[in-house]
Amino acid sequence: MTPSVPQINPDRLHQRIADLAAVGAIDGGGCARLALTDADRAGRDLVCGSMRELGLAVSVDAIGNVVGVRAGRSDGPPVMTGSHIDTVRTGGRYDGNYGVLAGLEVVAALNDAGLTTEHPLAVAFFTNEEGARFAPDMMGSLVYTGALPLAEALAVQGIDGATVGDELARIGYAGPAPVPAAAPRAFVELHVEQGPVLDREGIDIGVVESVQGISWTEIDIRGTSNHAGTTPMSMRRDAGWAAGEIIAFVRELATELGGDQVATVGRIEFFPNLVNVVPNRAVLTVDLRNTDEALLQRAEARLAAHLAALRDAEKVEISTRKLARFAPVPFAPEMTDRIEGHARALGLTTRRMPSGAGHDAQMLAAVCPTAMIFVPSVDGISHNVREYTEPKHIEAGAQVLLAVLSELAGA
Ligand code: HGY
Ligand code: MN
Ligand code: MN
Ligand code: MN
Repeated sequence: MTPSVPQINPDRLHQRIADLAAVGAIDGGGCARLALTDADRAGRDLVCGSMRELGLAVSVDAIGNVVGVRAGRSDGPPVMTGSHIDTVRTGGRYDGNYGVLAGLEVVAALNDAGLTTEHPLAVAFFTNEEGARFAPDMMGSLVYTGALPLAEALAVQGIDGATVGDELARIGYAGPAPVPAAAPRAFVELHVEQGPVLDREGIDIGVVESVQGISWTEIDIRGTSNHAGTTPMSMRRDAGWAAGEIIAFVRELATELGGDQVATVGRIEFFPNLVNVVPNRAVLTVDLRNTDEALLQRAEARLAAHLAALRDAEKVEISTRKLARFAPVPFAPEMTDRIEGHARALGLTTRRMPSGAGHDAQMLAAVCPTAMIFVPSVDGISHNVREYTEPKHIEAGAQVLLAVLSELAGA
């Protein structure tokens, strides 16, 4: 049979997205599949089943990354696409999932066309991209590329006390494939923007040139528990008040530094967390990001100085733990040019831009030519069940991915 021109099947792609969104579904149309939970296992089982139905050779590695490979005419490293299928607690249906499922749709389109590419083509999902349960984020792709030792990753204890190693074994995804893995020939990640830029400017495709720097710090404040009614204000060592002061400082810091600086306190816990006890401990996280490494370091230094001053003023103990730290990562110009060229050839509008969110692609960029394709997020909403991308953009992103992968793999 002479091969035909591969075509994305929109209905099939939308159905894959709906089917995966039904796993760990939560009110409002989103999904909650924190890394290595039973819901994550169910999502993994569904996607691995789809990979096998498409004829991919599926392998699972020692940190639970899953790679499905479609044979090429020649052997050698595959051209790879992929992302993640773990989510945050308030996950939308597109974050990560879309890039993996669009990769499967590219395989289906090539299968339908009866086309064999010169090089093998791989679709991957990486373990624990979100880092919400186990830090750091992009854990699976860090181990895959050799940037994080496997033993260190397996020993990480999550916010609920479980370790990565135990949870991987419990859900049956501690696989035999060795890590770090051999580098792919190239890597392309399709992802929703998760920010407002493309939607606001009415642009179809984001050509992602870099990922901004990320700094995650956990701050542990120790004070003295005391009676809320009997303890004079002058006698308090109030860990709760100190935490609140840090939250206010973090917001002021981002406002003062301006530009691309963003700062977030996303997680906080009080102990004993009771209405009538002055907290003796507070644990909170600070997420600082900037496209400029020097400015990110300046923000980190300002935070550290503030904590030292607060410790003395409130007479509390403050210790910190770095949960994640990544410098900004540029993508390969020949890859961004390729994405831009194919998007424009398809009649789509494009815009070059950095990524505000972290992605597995920023880890693959260390080992092979890598770039990302963004599609618009309506109102820039993500990490929220209201995350939404219009069907025409879901399809456009997959078309661009098909064109780029076909060229890279030699269709
Ligand atoms: O935090 C991030 O940017 C990504 O969602 N892990
Ligand atoms: Mn993501
Ligand atoms: Mn995310
Ligand atoms: Mn990502």
